[in-house]
Amino acid sequence: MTDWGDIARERLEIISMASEAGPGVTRLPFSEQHEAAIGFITSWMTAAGCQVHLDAAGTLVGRRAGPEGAGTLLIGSHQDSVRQGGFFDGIMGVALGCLALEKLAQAGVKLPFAVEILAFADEEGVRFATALMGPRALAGTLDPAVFAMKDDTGKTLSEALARIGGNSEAALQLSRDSKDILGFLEVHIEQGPVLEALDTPLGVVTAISGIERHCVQILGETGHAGTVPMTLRKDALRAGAKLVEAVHDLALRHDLRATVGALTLSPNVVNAIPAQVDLTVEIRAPDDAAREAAGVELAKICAQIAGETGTKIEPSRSYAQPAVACDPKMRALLVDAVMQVSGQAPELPSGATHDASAMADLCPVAMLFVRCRGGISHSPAEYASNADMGAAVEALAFALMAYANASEGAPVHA
Ligand code: HGY
Ligand code: MN
Ligand code: MN
Repeated sequence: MTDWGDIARERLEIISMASEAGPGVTRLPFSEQHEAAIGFITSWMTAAGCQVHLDAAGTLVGRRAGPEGAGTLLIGSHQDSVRQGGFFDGIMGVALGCLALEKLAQAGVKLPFAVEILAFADEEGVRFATALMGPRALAGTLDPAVFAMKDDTGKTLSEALARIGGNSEAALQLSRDSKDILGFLEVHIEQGPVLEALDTPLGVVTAISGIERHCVQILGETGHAGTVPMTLRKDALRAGAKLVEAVHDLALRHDLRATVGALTLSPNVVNAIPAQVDLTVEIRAPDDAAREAAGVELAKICAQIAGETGTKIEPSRSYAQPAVACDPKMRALLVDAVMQVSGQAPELPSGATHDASAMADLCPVAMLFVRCRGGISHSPAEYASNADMGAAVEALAFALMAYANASEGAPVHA
């Protein structure tokens, strides 16, 4: 009996070495680490009986053909990580998708549709101030302006993409015909504590939260830390501290998630009053109206704090992504499959965003969550057990079989 969870662990341990030095996994898109990962994922896709190619947007595509004229079911997630992230976020979904195809092949099952496993290059948006380029290229929603964006070394996205064999012009021509696509299935570590609290390995996602990001610049006045009276100061960091607390209260008031995740200050020396602070505010909610109302309120909060501290505060919205509902029919197939595997199939929203968020502009989407120890993610401590990953492979295989039956094309046993 093949232990699919053990194989998944082995593969994830190996690919975790495709990382910058330091704790956890740091694998940014279009980097040497990404190139190394492409080698490993190619072997997974080949073992799953797929023909493999890298598309112009840097997505590694493993296609297992189906009968002539049959549609294609897409399965995938992202290869990139945050800085010092975990072994599982994104890449586990690619590994488990390949193993589900291997499992069906081992059982002699031929599906009545084609399947493509997709390893998207950039979901996290850590290297460039954009994300989801791969899914957006397939959905035809890619904004050409993103290719001019620069990373912190001054390299453009277009240059970085070309480095691994992609091409920004051709990436804009990748959109798929939605008539050919049956749907997109993403398996992902939950990144939260719900499944662990329910003591169950798998869950089915109902909706994926929307997200917006604001860059806030706070301009004060520097001065000698020993001579400027407190009442005359225009301290940018004091305004920033007030804003961090106000963002926390905003989230509680609107029952959503809001985070000040990045902050820089200058001149950043022990004996000078901070002159400038640049920080990010990220707001997430399953309800777009609530998120946008909080974004509008943020601007008012900035104006009020500027008045209180004598500083100039400029918020600007740098990114927005709407909430996405998962497809009811695909959800029902996943629920049945999970029931077969673990006897219970909790359904839950996703506070994290995913490649499925952008794929929803192309086709119906559904997500299978895998239990996450302590709900910890975006951290080297991120952990999913072999048994839970094995359960996910079983459930995915059941779901593909059920999809085949539901789409009239019952699986053809070789
Ligand atoms: O930030 C997110 O929700 C995702 O992990 N990129
Ligand atoms: Mn992810
Ligand atoms: Mn992530």
